[in-house]
Order: sequence, then C-alpha cells, then structure tokens
Amino acid sequence: MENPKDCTQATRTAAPRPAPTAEVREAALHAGWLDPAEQAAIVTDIRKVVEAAPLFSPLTPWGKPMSVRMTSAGKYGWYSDRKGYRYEGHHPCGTPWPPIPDRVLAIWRAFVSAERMPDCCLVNFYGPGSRMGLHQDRDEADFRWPVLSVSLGDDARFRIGGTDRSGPTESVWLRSGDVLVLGGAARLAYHGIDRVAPGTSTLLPKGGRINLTLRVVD
Ligand code: MD3
Ligand code: FE
Repeated sequence: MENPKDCTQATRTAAPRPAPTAEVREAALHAGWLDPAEQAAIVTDIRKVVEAAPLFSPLTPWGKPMSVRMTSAGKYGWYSDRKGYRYEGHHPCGTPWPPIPDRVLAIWRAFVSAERMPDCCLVNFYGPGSRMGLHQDRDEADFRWPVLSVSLGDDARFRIGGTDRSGPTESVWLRSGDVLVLGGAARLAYHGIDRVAPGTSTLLPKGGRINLTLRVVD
C-alpha cells in the first residue's frame, strides 16, 4: 500500500490507481492495459497530431540525426539540436503544438492525477532499425511528477537501470497497449530502447512502433 508520508510523487488523488501487472526497477508496468479498439482509436488521434505537427528527426547535440522520428502535442514539445535538449513552445516549422488528445489525457487521469494535466505528449515513431540509447529524462522542472508511457505497434526491448549510467540494467518487452508509469526512484533511472521487433503487431498497417510519453514540464 501507499505510505501517506511518502511525498516522492505529487500524485495524490481520491480515485484508486490500477495495480501494475509487474514492476521493473520501480517502473510500474500495466501490460495490455489498452484493448485493440482503444489502441486503434488512439492511433487515429495521433495521425491527426502528426498532420498538424509533422514528425521530424531531432539532431543530437553532436549533430547526428536521431533514428527515432518525433513530434509532440500539448503546451510544450521536446526538441533537440546542436544547442542541446530542451522543451519548445512551437513545432520547428513555427506552428503551436496541437492539443493532447482527450483519450490520451484519460490514461493520465487514471494512473497519475486529475488535478494536474501533462504539458507535453511526446510522440516517438520507431521505423526499421530505430533505437534509443540509454539516457535520463531530466529536462522537466519537478521530478515528483511521474512520466507515463503508452506503447503502440511492434514490440520493443526496453532497458532500465538506476541513476548511475554504468550500473546494472534489466530488460523487458513493451507490447502494444502496455502502459508504463515511471515515478519515484524510476523517474531518474537511465533507460532506452535497444530494438523493435518488426512484424509483431498489426496495429500500424506499415509496421513500426509509436511510443507516447506524457510529462509535466514546468
Ligand atoms: C524511465 N522513450 O521519450 S518509454 C523518451 O519507448 C523515452 O520511446 C522510450 O525514453 C520509448 O524519453 C521509452 C518509457 C520511459 C519513458 C520515460 C522514462 C521510461 C522512462 C522516464 C524516466 C525513466
Ligand atoms: Fe526517456
């Protein structure tokens, strides 16, 4: 049960949170949380986001394009170029980011809070060979808020360690419809995606994987 004195997560709500199906280094995995119809409806919502704010390949601070294509919805979008990683109020083409779809916000309400909505829904698209190296998410102002991740499409090998880059890691497959909540000690854990397994889901007609991450930014 939750310890009422534990203030590591600013997530107090009256409604009970769903219990995870597994915990991986304090990350709460809710495997198969979204049924196929709900997954398909979210993909339709994300297509509209991508029409308003097209996917792009951010440059790393070293000037190399990332293999994952990205866009965002919400007040802020995640962005990177030679100047570094940061949140921006506009898409690189100058338009504001579209709103976060209601269906996606409903997942946040169920797992995190109805009092504070996320400022950013980062949309990551993994095509053939895309991967994401081990990193921490630390561009947000308040780490008491968890990050919530939704996996759609092909299976991905997710790796998570601790707050020390060279420490031990554990790996788990993330599948379409899985929800992962990264709070508490997991919030600043190193993590990444080693690979995506092509042809493991029929959700996206051309294959690939979409990951949504919901974050409170400021
Ligand atoms: C653990 N995305 O966008 S989601 C990212 O599948 C990112 O696209 C991966 O890492 C993806 O930054 C992993 C799971 C995840 C998201 C945020 C975390 C794990 C996390 C934040 C802290 C610790
Ligand atoms: Fe991350």
